[in-house]
Amino acid sequence: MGRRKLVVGNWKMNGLRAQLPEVEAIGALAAERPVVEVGLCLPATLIMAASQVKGGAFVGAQDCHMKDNGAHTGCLSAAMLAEAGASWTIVGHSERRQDQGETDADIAAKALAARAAGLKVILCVGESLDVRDAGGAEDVVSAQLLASLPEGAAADWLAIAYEPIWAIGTGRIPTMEAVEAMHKALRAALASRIGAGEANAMRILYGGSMNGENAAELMAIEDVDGGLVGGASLTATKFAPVIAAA
Ligand code: G2H
Repeated sequence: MGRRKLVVGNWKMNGLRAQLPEVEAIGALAAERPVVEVGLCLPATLIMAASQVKGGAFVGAQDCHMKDNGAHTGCLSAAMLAEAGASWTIVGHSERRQDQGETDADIAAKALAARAAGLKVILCVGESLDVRDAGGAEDVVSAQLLASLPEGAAADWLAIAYEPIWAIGTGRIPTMEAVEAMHKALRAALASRIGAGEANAMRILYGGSMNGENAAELMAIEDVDGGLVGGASLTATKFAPVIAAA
């Protein structure tokens, strides 16, 4: 397929300047393994300092506003994040969909705003446990993906992250068969919207309790093109086996 594996740490609301040595150590791990694209989506307060740390990992944000500027107290535009040193941003993480009530339309607009500012984008989708238990999760998440997908979606600036909500930070992951079926379904959904060629080039990451123990098996699945990694990306020691597995 020729898709370069993409392994991205999502530090969520973790990290002070005291953790910059971990950023540097993860950058060194990335530099040792250029076959894999490695990044860290950090709290906005660390982006500028982290982007000045030498190493092979890109620095990204975890969210951006959909507007360029204006009266949005506490928010950050994509251009602000890019100026601080981010080259990627996550949009649509389930924690933001839940905590901030972000809709699919908001997420598509955020992705477009990010692209306009020169950021690459990881767009997150995933089902709740109720949906998983009811069956048909592939249809639900495919519909969520198509509703969140921005105009002009293309593999050179957009990646997808499938993150089952019930697997996030819980230590539980779906069966390998379920991950395989979901990623296959998501690629088919992408193909229906952007064509098979672009869909085949687009990276679809798995996220949700990925760690050094399960990363190799998950990333060996044909349509799994890397990982979005939370808890296991917070230190170089924990992240190293995930990067090595890609
Ligand atoms: C899922 C993931 C990172 P964790 O949210 O996006 O977090 O690996 O801690 O489940």
